Amino acid sequence: MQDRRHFLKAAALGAAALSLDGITSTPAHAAPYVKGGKAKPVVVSTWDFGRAANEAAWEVLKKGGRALDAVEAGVRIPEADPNNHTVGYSGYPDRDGRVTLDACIMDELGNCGSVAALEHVVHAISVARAVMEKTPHVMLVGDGALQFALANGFKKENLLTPESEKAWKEWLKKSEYKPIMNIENSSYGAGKETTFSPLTLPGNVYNHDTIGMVALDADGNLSGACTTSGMAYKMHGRVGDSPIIGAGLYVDNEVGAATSTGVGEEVIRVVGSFLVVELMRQGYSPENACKEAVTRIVKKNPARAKGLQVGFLAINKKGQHGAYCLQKGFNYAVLSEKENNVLIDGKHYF
Ligand code: SD4
Repeated sequence: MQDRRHFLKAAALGAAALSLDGITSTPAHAAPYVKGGKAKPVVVSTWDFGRAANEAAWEVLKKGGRALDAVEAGVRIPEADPNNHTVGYSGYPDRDGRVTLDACIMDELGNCGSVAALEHVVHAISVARAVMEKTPHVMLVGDGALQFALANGFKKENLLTPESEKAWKEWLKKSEYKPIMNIENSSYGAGKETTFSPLTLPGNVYNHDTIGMVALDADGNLSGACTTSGMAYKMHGRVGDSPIIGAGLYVDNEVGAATSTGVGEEVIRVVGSFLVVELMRQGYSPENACKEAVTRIVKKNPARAKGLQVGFLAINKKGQHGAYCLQKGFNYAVLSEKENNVLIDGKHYF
């Protein structure tokens, strides 16, 4: 207990070296950041709400900033958006009415940080980054993640908005856990009420969606971030792919970076984002790597795969990007000097 308090206090102070169980470690951020050659920055992110996130990331990238800072700044936008019910503040709760967030972040040096089942803190991605930079660990979950966040100055807030609470109460009437494909691709972001509004279609809501973002900066370095409130009305304690390094996100600065969205259990089964990056290492284009990962999901259980959505999104070291998904309807947003935050439809398996 004494050690633990000492650790939290030290973490809060951003101490350079911490002693846990006799192991002395140096925080990841102590590693030097090497400035490389000239590259053309690019940022890509999942779904149409990725556009607003890309804008924020681009503010960093266009000034020659680090991809890590760009992806964190980018995904903080949907995290704070009260109209986005699948990421951060106002996320749909689990079946017990608790909003629990999953997020992870990874940089060009292979450093990574993650939180799972984090409650009461809007910017789960920044807590994940603090785990990466201020602790000797990669992942903190539940109460431990919250305790760490509060010790590091994050504000405790109620994330369940009246709208999300109303949707949950409607869902409780049937209590049927049923992810609906491509609800993500509704008119979210267009400023209108969607056909799939949680208020008009109880149960069949907009109930999975994640922002995954990967970026290449002007120094030729890659980073990525992934954050979500997970599947709506999930069991309390359920963790998806999004905070799991290798599943929801993976970055290898020699090769490329990948992220995922959709039903996390399927992505975890194939260690999806790691698989996509390894396929790019073997020479696959980003799109073909994503396609092969989707195909692996189908091969494991075609009948199951038919009824759900998973999408992968990747970039390689050259800044080329691509995506692939199970079902029609997944799209991603691209922002670079050449691509003006365009929305691209992912090709699909079925
Ligand atoms: C999860 N992958 O918790 C997330 C949800 C998601 O599109 O991405 N939905 O499984």
